[in-house]
Order: sequence, then structure tokens, then C-alpha cells
Amino acid sequence: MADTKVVFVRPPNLQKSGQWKKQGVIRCPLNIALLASFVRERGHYDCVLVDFETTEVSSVTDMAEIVLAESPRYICITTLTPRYPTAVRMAQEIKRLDPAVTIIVGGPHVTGSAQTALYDGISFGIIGEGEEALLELLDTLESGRGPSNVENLIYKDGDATRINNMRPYIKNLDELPFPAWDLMDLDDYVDPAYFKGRHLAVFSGRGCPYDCTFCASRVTWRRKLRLRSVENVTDEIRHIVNVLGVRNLMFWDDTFAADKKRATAICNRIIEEKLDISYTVQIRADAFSDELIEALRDSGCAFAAIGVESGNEEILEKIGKRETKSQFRDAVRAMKQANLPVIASYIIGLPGDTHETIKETMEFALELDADQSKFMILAPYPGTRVYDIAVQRGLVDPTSFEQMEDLNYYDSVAINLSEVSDEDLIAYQDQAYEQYDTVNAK
Ligand code: B12
Ligand code: SF4
Repeated sequence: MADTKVVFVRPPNLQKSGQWKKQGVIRCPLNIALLASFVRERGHYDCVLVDFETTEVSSVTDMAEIVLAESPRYICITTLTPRYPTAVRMAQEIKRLDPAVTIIVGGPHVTGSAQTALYDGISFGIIGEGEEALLELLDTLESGRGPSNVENLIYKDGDATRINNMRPYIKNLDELPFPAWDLMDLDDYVDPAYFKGRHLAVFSGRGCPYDCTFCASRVTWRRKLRLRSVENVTDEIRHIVNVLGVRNLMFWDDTFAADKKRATAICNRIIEEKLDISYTVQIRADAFSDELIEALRDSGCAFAAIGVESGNEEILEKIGKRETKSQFRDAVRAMKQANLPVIASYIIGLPGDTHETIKETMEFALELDADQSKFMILAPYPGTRVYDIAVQRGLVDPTSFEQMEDLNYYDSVAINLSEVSDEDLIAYQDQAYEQYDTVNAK
């Protein structure tokens, strides 16, 4: 299929705010780099990546023209909820300019709102894990067969949206090819707050067995945890350092130390092989041990991010966090003692949050005194349990572009499940950002 062009697109973040934007942070599009790599290796498709986070565009016509300049047969768009309206508008403009192309969408937003995701102009959606489903869809379409049997596919049948069965998850993640970083300019990906020079991302495992009510991990990964081997992860790091010349990395696992032994082993391999990298991880506070903290620090961990979420025990219980304030205290104390920088994140506006509980959260942040603290306003994303609460309360309009764009954590309240007004939630966030040294740690 070397002559069949597939263009992968990350729509821009057109949001008025966003902490990373204020700081000039651009993260790499790991998911489309993985998808492109997979269909290129297994299907020999000719793949191109267009990242509108790194390309200046002022209109959807600009975007459509840039994508169509690549002469694609298939256009694959990755989707986060706040960017979905732009993705749809771009898809419709592309179809207006070139009705012959096939537009496929996938990613957390489509997976969480499969029933409503297929707007005019979008031919197909893929839900859940994308690699095998996308390859099968492309192969099926290329061979002229109808795609209605492709697992994980969503498609239109007249006015109805059909959602096909889910395929099993990929058993052995070590078999995935490394991301197709050769398809992009690595100098574009910067984060001056954390790294000097460019940075890339690695995932060493998919999914999280926990079930926090606000978290969208369950939407795509269904609480199944799959881990790559220490060997395979180290191979990828070695490739990034030695072949791509990048030494700054972010591990984008939902929770890096889901298996403490494996996490420690990865750190020890980085040390043994003298890979000399600087990297970041997200870890549950209850996963830390002295051994892991030392291994993280000695292998170049620039910071470890923990989700504290609330300073009120009852709320912690209600959101299914399964961690207590004393566990957060212990973790932060141990990290500080070991000189491992820690970032703690908090959510304002959780279900049941009152002025008192929000103040408790802010006081707890002061008490923990992490190296950095960040405060997000609750955004119930499709497929999460807080989204179900919002649906039950009649607060969701699944086709409202305005609501999707406002599901953004910062400076906006799209759906309020707390006992506090929208204005007050935003005021608390502003106050928190004035009071604490904050940064977007995602
Ligand atoms: C890195 C990251 C970011 C980066 C880059 C994300 C990107 N893709 O561009 C940045 C900083 C930009 C970011 C921003 C946000 N993020 Co974010 N982010 C992540 C994180 C940590 C890793 C993403 C990743 O690469 N995962 C690994 C890949 C392999 O998984 P994946 O992206 O889901 O892709 C697979 C499938 O979804 C599918 N797929 C994906 N795209 C496509 C496209 C096609 C065509 C097909 C067929 C398949 C397909 O195939 C892939 C491989 O199997 C995830 C958590 C996580 N661990 O996944 C959150 C996550 C994706 N983010 C999330 C959120 C909420 C946000 C924000 C909305 C939050 C905010 N701060 O406002 C913002 C977006 C703001 C905006 N206005 O646009 C949610 C998603 C919720 C949602 N419905 O959108 C997640 C899941 C976190 C969570 N657990 O709740 N994020
Ligand atoms: S917030 Fe963290 S621990 Fe909770 S479900 Fe999401 S990834 Fe897992």
C-alpha cells in the first residue's frame, strides 16, 4: 500500500486559556506517532503527520488546505473533547474541498461519546485501542469490502450510528513498533519550565486498574493494565537517546508504578546503562517506597507528579481515589527527604465540594507544600463516572460544541457538580494560582 497516503492530524488547541499554552509548552503527539508507525510497518501505508499544535493556522480553511496539500486518501484525526468542535469543522471543510477523501476519527473523545461523534463529513470512528482496528479498517476499505464487520468501528447506517463489538486488547505491547518520530520535526516539542531543549514521550504501559470517578483512563483502557517489559522500554529509551539525540522524556503512563518492581527495574536499567536522561512520571502516592524514590531520583527523574485531588477525606472516598491524606503526607515527606521534586495536583469542584471542602483542599496544598501545585476545575469528560452523574442531573448536552470546548480544566466551568457557583470555582482557581507556584504538569 506504499502508494496509499494516510495523513494523521492533531487538531489545534484553540482554547483561550490553558496553562501549558501560557508557558509555551508543546507536547508531542505520541498517539498518532504510534498509529502511523503501526500502519506503516504492518500495512506499508505511506504516512504523514500534521500537527496543528506546531503549525500556525487561523482558520479551518487553512487547516483543510494544509492537510489536502498532502494528497491523502485517508485522514485520521485524534480527538480530545475540547478540540472536537475544531476537528469536526476541519473535517467538514476538508470534505467540502475534496469529497473523495475518507475521514476517520479516534481517541478519548470519540471513545467516550461514540453515539454522538459521527457528524456529517466524518466517515468512520474507531473506539478504544486504535492500532489493530485502524489497520483492519484501512485494509478493508482498500480491498473494496464493506467495513461493517471491523471491530471497534463506529459508522453511520442511514441516520443510525452503529457501534461494533470491541476486539480484545493487544496482548503483548512489546510487539508495537516505536512511534514514528521520523515523521515530525522534533525541535517543535518544547517545555521551557522543565526541560532545556526538546523532549519526547514514552508510554511503558496502558491503563489503570483504579476507577477514580473523574478520570478518563477507563474510557479507552477499561481498567485493564498492560505493561511493556523492562527490556523493551529500555530499548526505546536507548533509541531515543542514541538515535534521535533526545535526553528529555515524559512517561505518559496513567500510573508509572502500577507494578512497583517493574518501575524500579526500569529506573535501575537507566542507571546501569548510564542513559543520562531527565524524565517525568505520574505515580500514585501509595505506590512510593524508599527504594523506588531513590531509584527514580538516581535515574534522572526531574519530577514525579501525584494526584492528590482533595483535602477532604470524605470527598477522597467519594471520588474512588482509595488514598488517604496521611498517605499523601507520607509520600510527599519521603520525596522531599530524598530530594525528588514532587508536583501535586488538585481538583476544585468535585461532586459534593462546598466552600469548606475547597478551602480544606487549598489548606492541604499549603501543608503538603509540594515543589509545585496545580489546581484544575472539574471537567466531566464523556465516559467518566462524573459524566454519568452530570447526565443524571440533566446537565449534559452531548452535541453542544460550547460545552465540549469548555471542558477544559482552566478558567471555565462547563458542567458544575459542586455546591459552589461557577464564578466562585473560577475565583478559587485564580486564588490558587496566585498563591502557589504552579505549572501544568501533564
Ligand atoms: C499527553 C497528554 C496530553 C497532551 C497531549 C495529548 C495529545 N494527544 O495531543 C496535552 C498536554 C496536549 C493534553 C491536553 C489535554 N488533555 Co490530555 N492526556 C495526555 C495523556 C497523559 C497521554 C496521552 C497519550 O499519548 N496516551 C497514550 C496513547 C497511546 O493513548 P491515546 O491517546 O488514548 O491513543 C490511543 C487511542 O485513543 C486511539 N486513538 C487516539 N487517537 C486516534 C485517532 C484515530 C484516527 C484512531 C483510529 C485511533 C486513535 O489509538 C491510540 C493507540 O491505541 C493522557 C492520559 C493517558 N495516559 O492516555 C491524557 C488525556 C488524553 N488527556 C485528557 C484531558 C482531559 C486533557 C485536556 C482536555 C485537559 C485540560 N488540561 O484541559 C487537555 C486538552 C486541552 C485542549 N484544549 O485541547 C484526558 C482525555 C479526556 C477527553 N475526553 O478528552 C486523558 C485521557 C487523561 C485522563 N485520564 O482523564 N493531554
Ligand atoms: S486518576 Fe490516576 S489512579 Fe485514578 S483512575 Fe485515573 S489514572 Fe488511575
